[in-house]
Amino acid sequence: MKTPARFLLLSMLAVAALSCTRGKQFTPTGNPLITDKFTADPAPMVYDGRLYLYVGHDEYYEGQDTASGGKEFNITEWLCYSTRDMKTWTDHGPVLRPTDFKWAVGEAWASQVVERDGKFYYYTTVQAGEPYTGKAIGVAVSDSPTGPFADAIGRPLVSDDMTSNGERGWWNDIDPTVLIDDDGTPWLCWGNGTCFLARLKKNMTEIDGEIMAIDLPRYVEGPWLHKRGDTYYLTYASMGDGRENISYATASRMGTEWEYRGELTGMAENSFTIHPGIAEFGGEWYLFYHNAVLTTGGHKGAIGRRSVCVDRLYYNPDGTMRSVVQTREGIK
Ligand code: FUB
Repeated sequence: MKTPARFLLLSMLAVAALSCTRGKQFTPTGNPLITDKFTADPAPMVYDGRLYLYVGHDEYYEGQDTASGGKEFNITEWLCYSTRDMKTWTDHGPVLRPTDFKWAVGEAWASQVVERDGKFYYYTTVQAGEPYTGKAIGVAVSDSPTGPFADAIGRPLVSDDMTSNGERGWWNDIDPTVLIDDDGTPWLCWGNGTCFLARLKKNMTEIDGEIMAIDLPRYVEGPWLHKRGDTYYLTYASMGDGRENISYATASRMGTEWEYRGELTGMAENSFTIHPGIAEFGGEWYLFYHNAVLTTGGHKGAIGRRSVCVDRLYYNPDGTMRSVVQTREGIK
């Protein structure tokens, strides 16, 4: 390669590497992981030696403490953090907003980002505007894990008219999780009240075939799909003693047949919701979740003022997951 061309290539690689690590650095002292903001619905993604963590930014608003029915949440942006060693983290700031979807009318809920062929797909929950109604699932795409992300299809990937409403009505199409199986098939799972499952086309932006429903004990929301060896895991927020805890089921193939395996965690401290995000990174497994123990900006933790935490996740020899104890120490 001629010298100017080599210089140009090296400069481009340096800029790309920099854009993945640029941001304020911080070293958490335990749980919660992020202490300068309220954060919720953690979604880890491992790519190229870094763990990226996408979260919703829970924001305080006047009247929040007396609101109900989902209005307690005020999330107008999704944030990205990353780490190479689970000790020092980089704050990449906001990477996507519901206003980036022209058909949405604000309000962001839970998400997950997955990589395919060097592109990063951001599956997320937004409040849809006309002609759609209710909560919907959008998909945004970027060439970088830290964005900028842009709406990939200009309309919802899942809108309210595509699923039966069940008991949760307008907010049953929330909380997407995506698993790309070893044969390359991407699967999308989501839902509040009903756990929906569908194949995606390999372009990652279209549903492929029928939308199925999975029957899971005390299922509420927040599904998270992962695979370890030949076993598929479907971890979700279930109804505990008046508040959510985390349960999970396993399967030997993707589909609607899952074996319930019990509770993975108890309820989160001070929080009605809890939301799992699972990743293997550097040979260890981690469970991300949120509680509401943080006080920041003069506001105490509450239903819509949550804080993301992480603890180690261990498996038994038979492949079942050991109960995770939610600690204040976090990762040492
Ligand atoms: O953050 C808003 C909603 O709360 C999420 O979509 C649910 O999973 C619950 O954590």
